[in-house]
Amino acid sequence: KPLVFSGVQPTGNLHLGNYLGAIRKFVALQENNDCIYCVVDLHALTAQLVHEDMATQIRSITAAFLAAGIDPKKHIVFNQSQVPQHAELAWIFNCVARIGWMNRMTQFKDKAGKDREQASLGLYAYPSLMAADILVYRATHVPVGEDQKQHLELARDIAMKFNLDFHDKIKPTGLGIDIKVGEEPVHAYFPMVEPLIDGPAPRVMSLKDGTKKMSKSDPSDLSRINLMDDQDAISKKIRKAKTDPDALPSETEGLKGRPEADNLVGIFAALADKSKADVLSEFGGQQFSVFKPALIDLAVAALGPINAEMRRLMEDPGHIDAVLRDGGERARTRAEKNMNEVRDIIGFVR
Ligand code: AQP
Repeated sequence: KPLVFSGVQPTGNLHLGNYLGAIRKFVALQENNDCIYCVVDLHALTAQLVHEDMATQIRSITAAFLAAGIDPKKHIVFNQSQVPQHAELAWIFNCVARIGWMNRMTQFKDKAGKDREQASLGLYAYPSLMAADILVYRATHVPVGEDQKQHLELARDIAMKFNLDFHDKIKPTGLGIDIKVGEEPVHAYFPMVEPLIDGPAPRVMSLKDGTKKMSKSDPSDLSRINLMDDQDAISKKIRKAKTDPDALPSETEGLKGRPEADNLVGIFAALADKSKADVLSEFGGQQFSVFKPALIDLAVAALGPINAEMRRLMEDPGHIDAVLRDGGERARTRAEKNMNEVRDIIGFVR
């Protein structure tokens, strides 16, 4: 079975972008894959060191995973800090990755802001830890939003450099797997991870500005739909969402140059499990005054049950902690087995 890994940071209220770009895909992938889903709490320290409500945030992301339909018995759900092997492999990857590679990361540039000298070293090394999160399990498939594409390309570069640099040490151990680099067969320890970024809403945009990503850190709450929003809030935010004065086009070509319309149609399509073309064949020629109420009904129907279940789960933090502990134990066993192999490949004495 393919091995799927992905993570979400415990850094604030989850929104529709996190849901459509990540969590909903996590749920769908359970059927045919072995899945490991992680609340990446070590990552949460990169932009802000002290979090008054760290434990609550970790439980809240876990509750969202469970409420959305992730089965923690069949798969693994845990928080990153319970498996120190992530940080250990990240250190090795810090020594594999080149500074020139890290300097190209656009998320660092965005999140560090103008005063880059004051950004943490952790924020700079974020993609190296992310590569370790995935590769410590030798996972092959990573469902993420489009904003993470560059980090996954870096994870592939790190894996490839490790494989090539340690090629002579990997081969005699018999631990490697045969992969292809272009047409070349390579005996590799780490697989080339495949990002899973498909679907009609790979990058959900702000409801206030169709050129900006929907994000937890946007100061305007009207820019995003939170998973914890009730029916009234969802309805108000969609009614107030920015649009243009034209009717919806009948074909996807007509969405070009209309980022807000494109975004709302993409959200509708993702929630309804349809393509944008299907949505436009239904609503083409209609005004937003017709489309928005239909979108509100769809969003409320999709998010309402998740919202209610999250609230129910959050009333029993002991249960959530037990889920994380159990997942952490199973994750640690798998990570430690692979780390022992990595230690042997490098030549550390143990
Ligand atoms: N707008 C989005 N559209 C689609 N996918 C998205 N993701 C985030 N925003 C969107 C995906 O959600 C997963 C978890 O993200 P994260 O925990 O790494 O948080 P983030 O990307 O830092 O989330 P935000 O909301 O964008 O936070 P800030 O405001 O800090 O930048 C990832 O798979 C991500 O791709």
